[in-house]
Amino acid sequence: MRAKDVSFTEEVVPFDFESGNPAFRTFSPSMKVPVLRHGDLTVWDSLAIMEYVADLYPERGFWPEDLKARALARAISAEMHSGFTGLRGACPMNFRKPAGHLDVSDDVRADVARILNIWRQCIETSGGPFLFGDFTIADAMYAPVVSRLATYQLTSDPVADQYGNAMRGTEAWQEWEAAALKETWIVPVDEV
Ligand SMILES: N[C@@H](CCC(=O)N[C@@H](CS)C(=O)NCC(=O)O)C(=O)O
Repeated sequence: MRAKDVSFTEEVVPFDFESGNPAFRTFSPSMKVPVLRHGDLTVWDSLAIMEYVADLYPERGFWPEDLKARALARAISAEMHSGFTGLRGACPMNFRKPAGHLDVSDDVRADVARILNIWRQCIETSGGPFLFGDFTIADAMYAPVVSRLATYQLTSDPVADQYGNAMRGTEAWQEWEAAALKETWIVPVDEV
């Protein structure tokens, strides 16, 4: 939404990974975040939120304009949403962790290889700098991976540098990272 200049206010509610933060019950039917509130509507789940906002602002290019590109963007977004559990489990997103190489298992390496293939194919086809040319929901879905690859130094593939630099060049990324660096809490299960 920041990348597409859709204004919203953000309310941060800290996790409690030991016993669950009971405050989540007051705003999230699934007890998970993110949650979007728009008037009397509550939408939970990241992909459902992005689809809703894309429907609200059809002129802002949340999805690629071309039908086939849009189908592919949805496919790779869904693949991220429901997959890559090896990488996501072993390498939690952690902007404040100093970068350093992490030895990872074969399933994490396979996830990284698959993601790099997706990025390479999409950027070759679209011409970049983002997966489908301009920034879309698919890039929002893969932004956390850009952070993870850098933190744990999981690849030296040039496509990761190229795509990572495009991502880091956006104001939305810079605001996101700056806000993350200001956070003070530590989540022990996410410190690997
Ligand atoms: N598929 C959901 C996943 C939501 C999810 O797992 N959120 C985690 C944080 S990334 C959460 O709220 N965890 C809180 C808890 O489990 O207590 C989405 O993409 O929105």
